[in-house]
Amino acid sequence: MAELFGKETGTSHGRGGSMHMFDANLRFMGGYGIVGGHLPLAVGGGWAVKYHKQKDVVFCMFGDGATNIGAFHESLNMAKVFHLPVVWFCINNRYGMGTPVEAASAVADIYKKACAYDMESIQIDGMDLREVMLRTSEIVEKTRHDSEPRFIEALCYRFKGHSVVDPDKYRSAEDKEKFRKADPIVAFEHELEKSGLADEEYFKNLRQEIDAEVREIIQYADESPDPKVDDLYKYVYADQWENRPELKSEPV
Ligand SMILES: Cc1ncc(C[n+]2csc(CCOP(=O)(O)OP(=O)(O)O)c2C)c(N)n1
Ligand SMILES: [Mg+2]
Repeated sequence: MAELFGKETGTSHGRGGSMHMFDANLRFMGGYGIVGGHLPLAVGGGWAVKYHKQKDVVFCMFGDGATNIGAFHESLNMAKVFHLPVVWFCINNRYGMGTPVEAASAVADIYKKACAYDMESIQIDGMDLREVMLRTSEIVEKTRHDSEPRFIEALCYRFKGHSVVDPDKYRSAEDKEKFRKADPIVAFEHELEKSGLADEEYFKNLRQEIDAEVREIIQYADESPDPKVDDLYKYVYADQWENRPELKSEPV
């Protein structure tokens, strides 16, 4: 939240905002403003894992829109050629901004694109929480075991427009309503209720707890300091600040 608010306490010290969150300690290798720009970085991550003979897997998530850019194809190709432990996870919510998948992609079943790179590739119901968890962990473990890249396409739907400036006029009210009803979070709540593992009271309390936590987080972000103007050029290069103090910026 502090990063979203552009505060010094954010994961990228407020320099990244919503487009460039990054936290190496959490092994979260970042979100990127260029659609699909992180796919080649995932190849680099996979290469590092292999080079260091680790048993890690790089898990790379992207939207349907990213599968139409050149870097997508280069990345899948290299991951396969070098047998890198990368799981490609495509969130196909059927639209890239306001453009339907069929209007932007020659192949609407996106999982088929990975077949061109001789990769195991599956299409799953992204609206089914358990299917996503079970099938994804299965694929991740396979990749951990044999260091071969694999591909998952999760079919889902975006409940709101692409962003706050999207008037969302390109989808029918019926479609929106149909998918709303299939909200995976609500469906899973019902499943837990039916199986007797949780009841209405449990969810009510849980919601209250989460609301309180989010409010606290927002307050923390609100009260956090802004980055200092003197630090304008800090973090531009990895070793700049520590080793080259002469590059410190003058106050603007
Ligand atoms: C290389 C590049 N081209 C265009 C854009 C503008 N842009 C931002 S998001 C987006 C749509 C991406 O589609 P998808 O990944 O399916 O995201 P969704 O709309 O479903 O959130 C586009 C075209 C961009 N950020 N980078
Ligand atoms: Mg999309």
